[in-house]
Amino acid sequence: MKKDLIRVDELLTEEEILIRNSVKEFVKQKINPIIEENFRSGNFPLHIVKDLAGLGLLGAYLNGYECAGINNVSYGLALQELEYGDSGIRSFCSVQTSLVMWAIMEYGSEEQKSYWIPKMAKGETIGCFGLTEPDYGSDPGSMVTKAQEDGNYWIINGSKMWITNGSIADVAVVWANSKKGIKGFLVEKSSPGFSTRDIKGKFSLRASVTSELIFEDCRVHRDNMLPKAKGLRAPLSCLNQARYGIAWGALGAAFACYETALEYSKSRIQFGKPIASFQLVQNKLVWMLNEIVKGQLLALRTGRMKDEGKASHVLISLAKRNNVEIALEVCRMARDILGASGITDEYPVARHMLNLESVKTYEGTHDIHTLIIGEDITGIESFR
Ligand code: TGC
Ligand code: FAD
Repeated sequence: MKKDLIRVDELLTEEEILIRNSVKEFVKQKINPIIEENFRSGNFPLHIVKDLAGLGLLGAYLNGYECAGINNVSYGLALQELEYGDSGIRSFCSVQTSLVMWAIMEYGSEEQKSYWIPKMAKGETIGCFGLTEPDYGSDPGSMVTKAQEDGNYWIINGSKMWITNGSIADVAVVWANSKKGIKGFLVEKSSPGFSTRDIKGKFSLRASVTSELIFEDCRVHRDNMLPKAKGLRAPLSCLNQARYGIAWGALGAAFACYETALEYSKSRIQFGKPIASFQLVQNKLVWMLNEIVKGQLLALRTGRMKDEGKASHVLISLAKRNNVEIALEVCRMARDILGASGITDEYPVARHMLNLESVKTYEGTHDIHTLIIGEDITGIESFR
């Protein structure tokens, strides 16, 4: 950021700065020139998957199995830069890394890890994560997708909704209820009884694939069950990893909008003066910068604590909740400062603003995170 009051680089290692800067350059060269067109046409730029793999970003913070093994702060900085480009690009990386590769690493057998993770790190195989159902979003514990044992197979029936990467994925991590409680399965694209349908008409995350997953007597070999995943705790633990990344990513979208609004306000003349000279406009720009700086410190501290194994899921909820909220407000203010120009895709502002409406909802809505934190500080659960 041009006005870096906290001198953030002084809080980072050389390696962290190097990783952030190389992703920044990648976004400048490869994402910014194409993203508006992808957003317009409603397509994910599939060709960049290999580039993301080349940068070591897929499974970046995992160790072994051909993953880069960078720390959580470096990974967060990388996601910040990806989302400076577009939330859809960051979403792809989040799902592949935190919801699929991490899930396999944490809950998979040795065979599952050695088979899937290297291919996913190289971008040869794409994954998706199916937890949400048409009737159960915030309340995944009530899921109705069922898995029944049948000899060496499990038979899955039900559906999953709003699944990022759904139809482009080679493998889906699918959570289903069974007589033995909630279990996780690696459902390959070719599994009999498995199909996908893309969700069209989105105003948000248009450069990302969002699908329904349908299971009609879908047969999955028992070797494809995640053996160490037991109960709702397993999918919720995957969410912690992804929510952490979103806390950083949202700042990237906020930076893009803040910088756009600042530049615009200095060159847009009204009443004979740049609009940046009006106190009301300066007030908005100051609010934006102020909240971004606080968000940076929160993300960085959460990352440092995560690297030390000390970041609780409540802290991660707080970081996701705060940073997405302020980023969305920054985008809305930037849209306002740009006046009518703010509604076109000549500027990235409306695109980021619309994307963040999804980011506010997915990985636990803003209000669900309020309740997670509320429960922690009062000791009283208020979901039900
Ligand atoms: P509850 O009884 O509280 O918990 C069940 C068990 O899980 C444990 N637990 C956690 N463990 C690890 N991490 C967490 N964050 C955890 N939260 C809870 C808990 O201790 C308990 O363990 P045990 O051993 O006692 O059984 O469950 P609940 O049914 O009351 O639900 C709690 C609630 C509402 C917080 C939770 O269900 C929730 O987080 N809901 C929001 C759902 C959500 O975030 N869905 C996201 C779907 S994936 C997605 O959106 C991907 S977007 C991808 C992209 O494009 O980036
Ligand atoms: P609901 O749960 O129906 O919530 C609706 C409203 O009610 C919200 O405002 C919510 O805060 C509020 N509410 C709900 N319960 C309470 C309560 N107890 N107290 C107060 N308020 C409450 N899911 C996946 O599994 N995998 C994915 O890859 C994935 N990708 C997604 C991509 C996109 C673009 C989007 C939009 C969603 C994606 N999701 C994914 C789904 C996402 O996780 C859910 O949308 C989210 O968890 C909320 O569920 P819901 O939409 O059913 O809303």
